[in-house]
Amino acid sequence: MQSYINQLDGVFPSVCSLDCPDQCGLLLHKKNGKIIKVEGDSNHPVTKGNICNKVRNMTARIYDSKRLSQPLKRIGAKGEGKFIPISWDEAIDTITSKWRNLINQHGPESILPYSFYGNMGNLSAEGMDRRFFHKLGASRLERSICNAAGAIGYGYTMGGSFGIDPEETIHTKLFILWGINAVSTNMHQVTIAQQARKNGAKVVVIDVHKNQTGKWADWFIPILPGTDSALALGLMHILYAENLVNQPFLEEYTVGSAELREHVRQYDPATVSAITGVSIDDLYTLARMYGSTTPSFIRIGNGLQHHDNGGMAVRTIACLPALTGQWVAKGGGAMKGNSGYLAFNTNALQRPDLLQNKKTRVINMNQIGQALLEKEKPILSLFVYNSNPVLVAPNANKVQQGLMREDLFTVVHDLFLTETAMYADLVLPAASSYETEDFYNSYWHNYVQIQKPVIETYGQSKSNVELFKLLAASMDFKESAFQDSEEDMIRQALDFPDNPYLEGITYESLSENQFVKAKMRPLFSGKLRTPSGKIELYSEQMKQHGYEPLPTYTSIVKDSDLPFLFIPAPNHNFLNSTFSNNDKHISMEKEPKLHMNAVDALKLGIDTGDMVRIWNERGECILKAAPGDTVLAGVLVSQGLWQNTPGRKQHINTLTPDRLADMGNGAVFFSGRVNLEKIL
Ligand SMILES: Nc1nc2c(c(=O)[nH]1)N[C@H]1C(S)=C(S)[C@@H](COP(=O)(O)OP(=O)(O)OC[C@H]3O[C@@H](n4cnc5c(=O)[nH]c(N)nc54)[C@H](O)[C@@H]3O)O[C@H]1N2
Ligand SMILES: Nc1nc2c(c(=O)[nH]1)N[C@H]1C(S)=C(S)[C@@H](COP(=O)(O)OP(=O)(O)OC[C@H]3O[C@@H](n4cnc5c(=O)[nH]c(N)nc54)[C@H](O)[C@@H]3O)O[C@H]1N2
Ligand code: SF4
Ligand SMILES: [Mo]
Repeated sequence: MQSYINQLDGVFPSVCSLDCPDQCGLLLHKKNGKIIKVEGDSNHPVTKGNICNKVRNMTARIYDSKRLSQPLKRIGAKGEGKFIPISWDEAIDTITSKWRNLINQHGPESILPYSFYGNMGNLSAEGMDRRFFHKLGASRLERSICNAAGAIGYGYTMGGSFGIDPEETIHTKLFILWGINAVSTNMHQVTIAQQARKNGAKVVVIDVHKNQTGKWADWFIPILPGTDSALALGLMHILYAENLVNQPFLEEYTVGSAELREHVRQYDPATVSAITGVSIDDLYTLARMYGSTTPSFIRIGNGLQHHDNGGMAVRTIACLPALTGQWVAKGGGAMKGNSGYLAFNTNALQRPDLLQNKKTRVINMNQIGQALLEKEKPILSLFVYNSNPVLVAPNANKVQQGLMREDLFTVVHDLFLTETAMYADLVLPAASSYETEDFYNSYWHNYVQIQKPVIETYGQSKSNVELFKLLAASMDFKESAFQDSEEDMIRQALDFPDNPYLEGITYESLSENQFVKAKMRPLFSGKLRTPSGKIELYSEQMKQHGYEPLPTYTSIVKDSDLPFLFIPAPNHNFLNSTFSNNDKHISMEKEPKLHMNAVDALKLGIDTGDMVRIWNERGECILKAAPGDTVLAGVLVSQGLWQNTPGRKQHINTLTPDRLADMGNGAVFFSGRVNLEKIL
């Protein structure tokens, strides 16, 4: 394996490991064996040397004095934060002895791994860990906190996570950024749109909050939360009524256009305006703009699908480009996520065969609080890595209550003593992505990238791969799968003739070129992966799965009579909860604010800067009010997953519901209601 660890000075290639669509190419500048600067790699074909401020300040995180350097054992109460250092030997022995006992007495399903994409490296996020837990026969985690509803919804229409190549959007004439805060969450899509704008492209943003992205748009359209499918159906109504549809495209590439034409008659502009809060004039203007501009591109965000009806919303919006035949125009179409192109051999990487066909139970990560409080077949050990459930999972008070259980043996592997780690019996220090070998595939641009270790592991920290190998050895797992090196695993994962897009992407080509693009071909050169092979405006498959076969609007659940809908979205300078514990990034973001409509504020006697309490039956928060015109009346928006600080309850997931979305058992962070009052 190539490694740059021994080169103490120089500039070395790297890749951003954060859960961000852009997956930037990086250059790490080293001096005396330490990274002194992180910058963008100008050779990267898409990210071209530009990176966000968060990662430009990454050294403040990698070398943060609060970073964990040795294993810790809890000596205080759960949540109190009192720990003493122990050796790795003791830590591993403690874990596997405990687990052997649990397995003997209660079976392996009493153990639950909890992980997500704190490090997007495929080996780190879904490699040796999966092998280990499959072999152990532990309970399985349904990892549906992020894009599950939308991915399934998009798939019903388009047959999988296949959208247009973002590099082609340089040709786009109309960008619709729909439920995506791209300035903060997909900055290179903004850069490309900015270039297209120089050639006359227009940018429309449809969002519940006029945030940085809305402010940057040519036209910002505010919409009431959870009503996007109604808006899309209203646009279809006008497109059909005014004959702005592309009939030859519909006939050749879609099924169900005639049914859809009939079906959308009910979504007339007056009805849709009343549901969405978008004026009738704006509906006509947008529909006519969309119906008369080619190529147009809809970037479908993650935000709009974090609702009870999120799957159907994405499924519906994904139908729009077909109506005007955008998919055959260069720079035309839509994208929710592009992970389909770079699908690799997950069976080889994760080895589900090690489960030996056992039908172990599956626990939804969005309902981890409830799951930990279940008395029947209780979870007796929780192993957390690559995730921070206390801050990121909904209904956080339940999560904390579950983690307080004295009979629960919790282990957390992380770079920091996160809010979750505070409840752990054992905390294990994790190596950063710059310290380990891994491969990365973007879910937006279509490049695979490789990371070779650039610096020595910090203190006694270990990578996820190393950790699960140690656990496997201590459990006496004999399979060769537990001896594989990082290089072996990358080779196994990329050996996947089933996916022709991966052709030419090998360990060698990655090592030589650092980034290699999927072998792209036109989306319609063959059949789509829907049952009919075409874009399914009408979906028989959905009907079989118990859904309306045609795109349909249903309202989100009214979970209480409280007056406000609450949208706790991500912020600019954190990445989910990552960076929320780094002083540098906290100082960049300053403090959490509550955006509200000035009319609501006036009624409640709230001024800019007043402290307000927001609450519901699940919890409460105290935030600083920011009244204005960035949200509609009845809507509240906060940004970022903040930790509580002394005297300041700002942990917004204490307020969010842990119901599941209409598809994919996804999360519904943005469908909850709250009340609000000024703190006197
Ligand atoms: N800076 C930064 N970048 C990030 C992240 C981060 O935390 N910070 N997180 C990363 C991750 S894991 C993900 S999944 C992506 C998420 O990034 P995005 O895809 O941008 O999704 P969100 O930021 O969750 O929400 C996007 C927008 O949806 C809006 N929204 C909420 N409800 C509705 C609705 O009903 N309709 C409409 N039209 N809009 C609505 C919100 O106001 C928000 O502006 O970003 C990634 N990148
Ligand atoms: N209210 C609200 N809640 C949300 C969202 C929202 O928009 N609003 N967004 C949701 C979404 S889209 C997502 S994707 C989830 C994200 O949820 P998570 O994936 O849990 O994201 P992070 O908060 O970034 O936590 C990742 C943790 O992994 C750790 N980590 C990083 N690298 C490594 C490594 O190599 N090894 C180990 N062991 N640990 C590592 C980091 O230090 C960090 O503590 O949050 C969800 N929660
Ligand atoms: S967080 Fe996103 S924009 Fe920032 S460096 Fe990483 S991939 Fe690039
Ligand atoms: Mo996410």
